Amino acid sequence: MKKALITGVTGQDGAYLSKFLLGKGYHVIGMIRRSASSDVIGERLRWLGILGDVELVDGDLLDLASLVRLMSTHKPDEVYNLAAQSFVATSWHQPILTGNVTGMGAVNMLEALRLTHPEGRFYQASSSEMFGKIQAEKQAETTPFYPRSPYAAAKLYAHWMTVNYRESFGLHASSGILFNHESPLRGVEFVTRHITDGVAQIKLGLAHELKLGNVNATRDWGHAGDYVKAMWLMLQQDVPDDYVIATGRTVSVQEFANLAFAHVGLKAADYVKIDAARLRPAEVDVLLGDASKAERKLGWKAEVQLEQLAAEMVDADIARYQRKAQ
Ligand code: NDP
Ligand code: GDR
Repeated sequence: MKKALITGVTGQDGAYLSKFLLGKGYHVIGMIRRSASSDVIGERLRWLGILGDVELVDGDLLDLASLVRLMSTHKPDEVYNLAAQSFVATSWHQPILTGNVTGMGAVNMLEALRLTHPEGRFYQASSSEMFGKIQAEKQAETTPFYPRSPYAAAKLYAHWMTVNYRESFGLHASSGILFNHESPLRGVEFVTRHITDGVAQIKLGLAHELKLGNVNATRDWGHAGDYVKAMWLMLQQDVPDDYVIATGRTVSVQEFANLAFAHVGLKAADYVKIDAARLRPAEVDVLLGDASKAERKLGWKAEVQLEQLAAEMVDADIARYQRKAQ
């Protein structure tokens, strides 16, 4: 039985990846950090019905010793580094923490692997945010980067360190440059889920407006369930490499809101209010990915359409509020 270690197992992608790997017969080891709210720690795994199937072990990206201990105890065949301070807006308020966790944390993982278990395969969760102020209309693996936030700069450092460990030490280390991907398990601070949660509340009479920031920003949005499969495919290749993972369609925040409201028969224009406090110090205006290398080499293609994704998220949020009211 193959063993996989996932950092960030309590997050959106960690939950979907765990489910995917369990389905492939893996023993899944999920690293969690200590929290005073331990009762809610496995909520996403519980939502997917797999909380009891993942072996939860404690560790923290900031604590190299804990990573060395985990790596040498479990000797995982595959390591997926999904943990990060992942919210771009917070990275301006906590730039040093973001640099330490999102940037240096990845190096701690690479070092732990190199020192104790170099034959393990490594996946780094890189991000389309690294393209930031875009240097090409469609962004591919060869497009120059231009990070626009402390988060993106930290991810770029982690990305290049992954490439460096591959080239310097021969680690089987791959980096997935993933564009935005969403699901009913997306954190409510991110815009798609903020919108679908707001739509659910408005539909049920629990709220009367939805505050948004820059509704003109456009993103290439896919479904997290599709994207975790790409992570796994990267680690099944003989040769490690970097891949852009995206749908190839870009849609504005406003259009996503229109879709979500329309799903329940409402009009976004009647409820959306622009809140200047939600604007960012620097914005990534447009992202649009070219995933043709992943299609060619991994046989990967996004399957879920945005309309389907928005509907699934709105329905899940309505169901959540209805359950709470019972
Ligand atoms: P989430 O924010 O949902 O999850 C982040 C995870 O990181 C949580 O499990 C969190 O644990 C964990 N974490 C944070 N700090 C630490 C730490 N110091 N030590 C150990 N664990 C820590 O992110 P997603 O699932 O959406 O994304 C997964 C990864 O992919 C992230 O690295 C993100 O930056 C990257 N990414 C995401 C994209 C997306 O669209 N979703 C696109 C491109 C890249 P806790 O629950 O304790 O907070
Ligand atoms: P992003 O995701 O920054 O792309 O990072 P987010 O959903 O936070 O923002 C997307 C765009 O929407 C605009 N926006 C708002 N955003 C939020 N959160 N809340 C609002 O009210 C709002 N109104 C407008 C933002 O300005 C932005 O342009 C996500 C994260 O998952 C990263 O970890 C990941 O690396 C990238 O996607 C790819």
